[in-house]
Amino acid sequence: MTRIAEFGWRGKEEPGIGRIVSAHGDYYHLVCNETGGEILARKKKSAFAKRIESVQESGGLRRVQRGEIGDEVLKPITGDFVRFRYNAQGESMILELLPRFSHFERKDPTARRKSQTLAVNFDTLFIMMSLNENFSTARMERYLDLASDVGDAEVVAVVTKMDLREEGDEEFFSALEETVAGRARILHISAHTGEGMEAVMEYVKPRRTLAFIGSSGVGKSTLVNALAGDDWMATQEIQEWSGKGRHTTTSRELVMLPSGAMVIDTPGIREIGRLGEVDVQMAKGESSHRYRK
Ligand SMILES: Nc1nc2c(ncn2[C@@H]2O[C@H](COP(=O)(O)OP(=O)(O)OP(=O)(O)O)[C@@H](O)[C@H]2O)c(=O)[nH]1
Ligand SMILES: [Mg+2]
Repeated sequence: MTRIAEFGWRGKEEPGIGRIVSAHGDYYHLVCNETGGEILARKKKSAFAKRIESVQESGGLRRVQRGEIGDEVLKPITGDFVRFRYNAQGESMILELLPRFSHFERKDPTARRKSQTLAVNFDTLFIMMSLNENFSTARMERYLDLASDVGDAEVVAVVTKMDLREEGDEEFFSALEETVAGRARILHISAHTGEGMEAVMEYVKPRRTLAFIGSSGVGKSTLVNALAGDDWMATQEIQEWSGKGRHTTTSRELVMLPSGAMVIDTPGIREIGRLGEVDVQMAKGESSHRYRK
């Protein structure tokens, strides 16, 4: 099996196909079959710039921006498969973004940008919510709405930190079940006690990608650590500490697990604005990256 296939590529095997494991501005860390299995490549500006094109209309030719005719210029992000040109002497270039089989994006009613893509090319989307002040069926409802057109992927609602469960929480669980009804499977887990981990493992399969989304602090990275084992944990030591005195993820990262499955860990979505509005902001920035072969 080739390396790119191990990283989930199911298309035709050709030279110059890579998967983005982390993004650093215009530079992307790719895994690929060439050059020892990984390269750093830059996005070719002209390939990802808005272009003016002419479209035929009843009144003649009209010049439009590509975005206007529904062909948005998409930026590659972590998890994407891309076509690149290797350059042994200089910079390798990403020439093309390959079609995504799944994607999760937030629609932003306030910002000028139409939407923000949070994760791509996952087989399973874990929408994570922790069993404490973060618990809100209304928020789950909004996530599920956004996840209604993810593409070829299964959506799973995950209640984390089950070890914090208290008497009377059954009420929350049945409210959640009602909210989710028929739209997703619900898992109840605790990364601390291991509760519910067998159910999680059903999705942890070689060449399959999971994406974790949810508010900051719900336990996304902790679950990645639990799945990755001690090796990965050690690399977390060098991550930035947040002001709150804990690790907080600052950029999307695709992590290869020892089992051969992959996880896209995302920075927590911060919700702002008035009640009922889906107005979320994602923490921006970079993190150190490491993955294992
Ligand atoms: N009690 C309990 N605490 C947990 C559990 N899982 C994670 N935590 C704690 O929750 C805090 C936040 O966990 P993280 O894994 O960093 O959360 P995150 O979702 O990755 O947060 P961001 O990276 O900021 O988006 C840490 O202090 C964890 O120890 C759990 O199962 N039970
Ligand atoms: Mg995190």
